[in-house]
Amino acid sequence: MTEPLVKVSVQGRVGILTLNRPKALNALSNEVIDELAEALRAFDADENIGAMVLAGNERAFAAGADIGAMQGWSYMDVYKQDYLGGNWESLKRIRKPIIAAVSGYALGGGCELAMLCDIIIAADNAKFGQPEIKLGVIPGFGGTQRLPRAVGKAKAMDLVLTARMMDAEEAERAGLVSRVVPADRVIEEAIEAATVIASMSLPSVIMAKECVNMAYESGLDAGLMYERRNFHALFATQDQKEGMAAFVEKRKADFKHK
Ligand code: DAK
Repeated sequence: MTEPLVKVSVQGRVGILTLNRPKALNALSNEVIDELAEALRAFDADENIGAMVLAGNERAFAAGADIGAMQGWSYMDVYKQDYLGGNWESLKRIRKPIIAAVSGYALGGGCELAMLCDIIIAADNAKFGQPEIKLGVIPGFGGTQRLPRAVGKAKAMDLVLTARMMDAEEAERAGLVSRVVPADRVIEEAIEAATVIASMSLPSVIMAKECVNMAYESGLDAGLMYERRNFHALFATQDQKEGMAAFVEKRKADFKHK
């Protein structure tokens, strides 16, 4: 039996996905992305899952798109397969939150994959970068768009144009990363955060994610209206009644995710 390129497990209401191509530092081939997309979609559709964690290994979250596979491709090869579209692009349509637990290298497509997740928790040995310029190309999976939104133009230009790597401390200071933890704690910390998220009412979690993402895609007035309408909509859920009753009755809410 061949090993899966993405290992999948479940802890409580948390789905855990682990990239499993260690010899190539988890380089993201189309096959890895196909397996990842399929596993994420399965968790997204599973009523018993409330949040997901995506991890690599201690040495690398992912060292980028697969350079060996790309090396010989022509313009027509990448254009016709819409390289970095398809299943790559489908990852942004996952509705439940995904926490990236990043240890080691998150470079090129690996950094872009982490940024596509909703929260990045970094190990203190993590290194982020967009070194594609050294290969004679540019980021092609969101690096020139999501990185400036996360860290501002100056630092994004610095990383994209010089190919230098940013360590975990700098990434946290710059706003790319929400927490930095010791390397041996990163998976646990991500699972703990995902467990907290998964204990909340799923409809409000999904709407909260959509609303925060809307902040990137709309002007302030449109975003505020989108937020208010979603806030209104949550008054149609059983979980809003339960959450507020639990607060008034000084007990823990028992959400049914509807
Ligand atoms: N792809 C394939 N294999 C990789 C890889 C990658 N991205 N990164 C590492 N590997 C492989 C190495 O070839 C090596 O394999 P063996 O020689 O053992 O068979 C193994 O992983 C271990 O790597 P190293 O021996 O190099 O390990 P070191 O500790 O010395 O160095 C490193 C670690 C992460 C600094 C180094 O491996 C490295 O620089 N890796 C490449 C990082 C990188 O450049 N990433 C960006 C990839 S390009 C597009 C637009 C853009 C893109 C694509 C398309 N279009 C618009 C269509 C580009 C996207 C990218 O992500």
